[in-house]
Amino acid sequence: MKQVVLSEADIARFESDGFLRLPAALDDGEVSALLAGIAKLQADGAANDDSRAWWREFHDGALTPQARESFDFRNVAMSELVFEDLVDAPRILVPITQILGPRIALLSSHAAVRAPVSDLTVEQLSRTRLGWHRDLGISSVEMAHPQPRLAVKAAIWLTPLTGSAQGAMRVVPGSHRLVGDLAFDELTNQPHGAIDMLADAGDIVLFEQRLWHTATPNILGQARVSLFYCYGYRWLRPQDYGEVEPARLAGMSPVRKQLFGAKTTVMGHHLPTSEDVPLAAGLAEWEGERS
Ligand SMILES: O=C(O)CCC(=O)C(=O)O
Repeated sequence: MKQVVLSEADIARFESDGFLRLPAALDDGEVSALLAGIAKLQADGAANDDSRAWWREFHDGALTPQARESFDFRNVAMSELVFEDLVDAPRILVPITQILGPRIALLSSHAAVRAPVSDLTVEQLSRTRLGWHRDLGISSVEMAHPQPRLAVKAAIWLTPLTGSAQGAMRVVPGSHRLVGDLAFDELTNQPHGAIDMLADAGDIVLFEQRLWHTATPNILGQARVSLFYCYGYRWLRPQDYGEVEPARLAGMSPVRKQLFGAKTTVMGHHLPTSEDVPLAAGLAEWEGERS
């Protein structure tokens, strides 16, 4: 069985870099099933990402070349079973729970297809100011520094990223610990220390919400296909879904119910009982396996 419990060295690496690659976390069959699920959403014309309206407002009406060519589908976990099943897949949930603890919920789930753009050269791309951000919307603008870790996202790569200009996520390792703003190199318009996160299909990269990162335009090769599942403390609000219908929750396992925000008392998001967080028992077991 695939190793899913993070070692102390893995956790130390995550603490230091703000991200951690889990190579070959999904097998070929799982990758194909997820690709087919996303292709179906695309064929149905299902793009529904409201955050584009926000980006437009924020950037004076402009959309980056990448955003123009991208397909984004929010709350994918509630759309088809193949995506719902990923919410509590051990190779994502065990590491996330080790990092954040058991009192968490799913905050968002997102399918993103970045088709190649034709109106940008590699040379132009190397000097373009991209959409650098920390995650969780306006939280990083509003919170005082130093900011706390609130959430961890799993980037699930379904197509390979073997080099630059293929739409890899660009990150600044260690920038989750940065106090204040990112420093940009004036010549290249890139932040100092930025790297492209390359990956094979089936890799998962965990990164925390404070890590400065950006999408980069895909100029070369095939469309880049990925999923992003974000988990955070259960006292935060989900980003792309509201209350889940009781009838839908009723059919879920206790852990899945927890992740979709179920609670047994009115105060259960802020003051959870043990019934509200069955993940706590799971974490004790996984930690036992590690020692
Ligand atoms: O699609 C990408 O490469 C970046 C996605 C991203 O920035 C995010 O999920 O916060």
